[in-house]
Amino acid sequence: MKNPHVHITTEITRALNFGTPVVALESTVITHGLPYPQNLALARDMETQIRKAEAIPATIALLDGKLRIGLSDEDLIQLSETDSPLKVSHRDFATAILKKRNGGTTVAGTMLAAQLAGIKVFATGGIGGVHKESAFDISTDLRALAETPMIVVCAGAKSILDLPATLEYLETMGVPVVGYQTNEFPAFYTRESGLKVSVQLDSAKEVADFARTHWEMGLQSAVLVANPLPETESIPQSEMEPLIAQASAEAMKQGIHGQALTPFLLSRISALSAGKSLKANLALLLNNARLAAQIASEMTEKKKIKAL
Ligand code: PSU
Ligand code: MN
Repeated sequence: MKNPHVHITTEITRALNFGTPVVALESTVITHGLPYPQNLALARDMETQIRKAEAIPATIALLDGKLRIGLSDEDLIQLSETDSPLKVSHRDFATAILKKRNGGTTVAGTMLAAQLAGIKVFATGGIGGVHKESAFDISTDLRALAETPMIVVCAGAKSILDLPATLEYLETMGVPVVGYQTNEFPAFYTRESGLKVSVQLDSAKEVADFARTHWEMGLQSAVLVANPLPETESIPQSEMEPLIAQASAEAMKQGIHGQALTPFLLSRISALSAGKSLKANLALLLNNARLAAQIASEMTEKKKIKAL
């Protein structure tokens, strides 16, 4: 059934029909995660990385109240230059659609859109989780991971979050957390967190086989792949922790909460680290795009063989 609020590009529709690998990309990183013009450059670079790996990028966002799956370069420019764009998670779709707004989709928002389009692999930077400041501030990302059968590639989650609580929640919801070539859950800027993943897998093929097996058991949850950022970019925990603590304290003092909290913490940490965290952020996003493209290609391999 055609959804009147959704537009999918012809390129992506064709790719999905022919079993060409497709990778979904979120856009809150463009609208709320990175400053201009790095956000635009990053959006373009992620698409390029995916095309280099012979997959089709599907950047997802809202433009003029339409949920767009696949953006042109003009669309990316428009999105990255939008004044006060919306941050669109599950509860915000109807607002964005009816008010004809531009907005970036969060991990949860992007998973909903990718599911509507039939895309199985998604690359992001870091997922939302349980916040330290308030145990009730639990990202919709976690619910989306519980409910959406999709492979989500991330670099773990930032320690602005309560990482043990976030992992407990994922365990409760039946979401496997795959460490890619590691048995430790990475903490975004840092390769280590001291916390264990539920399973270590070492190749894109292993991840694809794992996800197929997970879903063959009738489960509807996502497979979360935690891909540590490259060693050369990793910032020691001891260096990041004071900056994160300071940003969190400032947020508490200024009464920042709800949807505004994550963007506030991200921009404060970037400022406090004098751009070092931004460099790591860009590197890990590209690293995740590459791995997601490899996994997407392994996911379609079977389809190709069947079609012969
Ligand atoms: N974590 C990051 N960078 C981000 C986000 C989270 O390190 O850009 C964004 C993602 O789009 C994520 C969203 O889905 O923030 C979570 O927001 P909230 O906690 O309000 O659900
Ligand atoms: Mn929240």
